Amino acid sequence: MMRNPLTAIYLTCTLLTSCQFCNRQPTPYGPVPSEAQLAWQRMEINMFCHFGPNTFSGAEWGDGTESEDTFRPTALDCRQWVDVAIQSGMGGIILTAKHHDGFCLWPSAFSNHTIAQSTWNEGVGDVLKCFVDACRNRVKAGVYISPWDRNHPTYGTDRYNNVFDSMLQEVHTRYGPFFEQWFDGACGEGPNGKRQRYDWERYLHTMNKIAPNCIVFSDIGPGCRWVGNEQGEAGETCWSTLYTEGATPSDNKPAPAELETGHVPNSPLINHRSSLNWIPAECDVSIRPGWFWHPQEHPKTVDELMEIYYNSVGHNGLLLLNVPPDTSGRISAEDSSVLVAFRKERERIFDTDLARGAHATAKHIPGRRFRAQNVLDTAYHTYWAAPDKDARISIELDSVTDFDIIVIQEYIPLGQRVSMVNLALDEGDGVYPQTTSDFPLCTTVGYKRIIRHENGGHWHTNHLELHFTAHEPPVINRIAIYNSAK
Ligand code: FUL
Repeated sequence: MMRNPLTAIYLTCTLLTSCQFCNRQPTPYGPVPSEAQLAWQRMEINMFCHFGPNTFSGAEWGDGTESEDTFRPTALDCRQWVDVAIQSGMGGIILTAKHHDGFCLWPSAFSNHTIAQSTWNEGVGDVLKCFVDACRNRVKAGVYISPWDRNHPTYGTDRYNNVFDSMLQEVHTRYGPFFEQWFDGACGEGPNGKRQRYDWERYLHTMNKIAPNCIVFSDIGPGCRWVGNEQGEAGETCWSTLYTEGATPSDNKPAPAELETGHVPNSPLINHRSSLNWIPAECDVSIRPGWFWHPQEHPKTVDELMEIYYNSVGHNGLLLLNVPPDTSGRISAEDSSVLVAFRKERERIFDTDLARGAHATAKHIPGRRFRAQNVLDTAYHTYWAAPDKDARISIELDSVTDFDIIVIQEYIPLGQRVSMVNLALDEGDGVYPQTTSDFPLCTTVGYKRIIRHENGGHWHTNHLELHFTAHEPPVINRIAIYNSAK
């Protein structure tokens, strides 16, 4: 018999807040990322290196007739590529081990158009090996092996599928593990182009067998998808989910505009609910006009790269930024200095979260584990789990603050849920105005959403309230605010 009612209340509360039921994690909604996909998304920015005969010939798409001696780097230094990637805040590099000209940067047993047939390094060079050795324990290595091959004599016949499958096995077993395999969708375009019926099922089966943790990029995944453009821009609305039933990477795939936005779960327009998959967007773009290095071209400016960053990482995508090594086999000083400045600019803006030390309140599912305050810490696996699909969180700042950027992150291991966010500011009278869906702050959130104030303006307040509309109660692991004008 408990005499003291206060003790009884205390014990009941403790039980309630610690019991398994109350701290039960919300049920995942729709498809969710695999562990490898989550780790991949959290890399945020990776480097792409287009390097091959085109670097020397000036072409963008070599036709496969170029002499193997075209490839002739004078001072190849893959360690320098890794240094540049690290100094620019990138954790992974993807190398074009074979582009459309078919030239292999490794001595493949399945082609006669490789560095083994060139006189460079007396025919015993192996760029892929140098590359993976340089990356080891420093950054993750990824590989682009173009299915389109304008040199291989079997291209256009069924036998080429054996060749390509063998190359995949050769590269992944001899040089792996790779964090990402890039399958370009190009396939003999042009009036006289040979067309190949790619055996995607077979290639993906091979990948699954020999490199199950490797993220496979193609127009439609399955690891990550092309974002539908080569400007590095994900859609204003960007779902990491995609319906892929009946689609293949090179033909019969969703239109570029659909790849930009992904497919909204529960879309009434699409019947294939069972084939909805987690296939996040990868935003590829080159720092220069071309994918390969050309002497007359120059890199983008820091402001241009920041714009790309906001539209890729800031729109729930991963940015794959191409930085092509030059004819020496090194990344040019011009490119590396822009990249370092790009990193510094991101640090300048995003190193000081002005919501640190603030106080967040909201309705949440029972249990301390899911309280609103969790959105303000930097731990990835703590989050606010709202109890309702329409949910509000209010953030009280230490003092009146100027800011022009709001960053929101959904806890994607439980799926992507949010379809709209509105902002209401207390204008000093303690009252938050009603928000309307006419001018939402943004639509989707996903892994990360970076919202900038319109027209270079800023917000000025010590209270803000975010209103979420979601398919299922939102699960948010981060809200931060920044001032880019400081
Ligand atoms: C495209 C290719 O045709 C380009 O040459 C480049 O490799 C780019 C990343 O993908 O589809």
